[in-house]
Amino acid sequence: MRTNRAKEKLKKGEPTFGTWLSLGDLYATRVLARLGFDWMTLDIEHSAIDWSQATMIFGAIADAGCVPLARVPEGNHHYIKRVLDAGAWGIVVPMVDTVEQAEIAIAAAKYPPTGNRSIGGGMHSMNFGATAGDYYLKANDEIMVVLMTESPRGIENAEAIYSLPGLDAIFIGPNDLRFQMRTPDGTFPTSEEHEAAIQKVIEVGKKVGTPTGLHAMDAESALQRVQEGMQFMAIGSDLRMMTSRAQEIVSAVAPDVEDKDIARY
Ligand code: 3PY
Ligand code: MG
Repeated sequence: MRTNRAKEKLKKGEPTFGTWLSLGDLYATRVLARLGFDWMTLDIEHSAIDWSQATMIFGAIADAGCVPLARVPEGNHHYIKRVLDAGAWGIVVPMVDTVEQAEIAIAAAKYPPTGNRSIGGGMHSMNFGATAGDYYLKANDEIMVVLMTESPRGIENAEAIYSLPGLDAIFIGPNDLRFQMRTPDGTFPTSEEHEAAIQKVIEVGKKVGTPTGLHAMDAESALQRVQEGMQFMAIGSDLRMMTSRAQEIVSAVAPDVEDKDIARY
């Protein structure tokens, strides 16, 4: 059975760099998966991607020698079981605010006796180059569990959440964090307040020994976060790479056309 190199790197304290798949296009994914990212996360939380398309994409990433991850819409047993059975090598779970939510997600990603993942499916083992029997015995060691901190509540509970066994990394969604920090009158946090919240996550991660990471817009800011101690760095997305480069080209030939700001990630 193949080993999950992204998970190994995190354990060794090394940084990993990946990107987000928002388009979920098979051709684009096959190309990107060959370029050297440590992992690629298919965004099933915010994109219109169906199960069979997701399954093909996980297979394409794994066959290209990269690590396929899935961001599920929610950290429940149903979604986690389906993406893992469809062949993802790990999950990214949004909006984890409480220990209870974290425990449900971790348990769903692990076969008994560690968790409660149900036995079944055949795509998962194929993506690891293993028999189903081998996969059932070794998957708990290879599947990666990444939980997202995206709110002040998640930060309040950070130490208890980040200390849970079975967790491989914490990932900050900076956009949701910013919106969740708005006061009742709609005021956004200052950039200093937002940054202080990010630093708190890094601090707690270091304290309990859990790798942290964040969704960065470009390589420079990802490398800066690695200097600060982060290890699970997402840079942009397939959609953002396409639109930002296209926008640059349009701006060069038609400088009066305004930036359409279509894709953040
Ligand atoms: C956010 O910024 O909220 C994200 O979820 C990025 O992945
Ligand atoms: Mg988010």
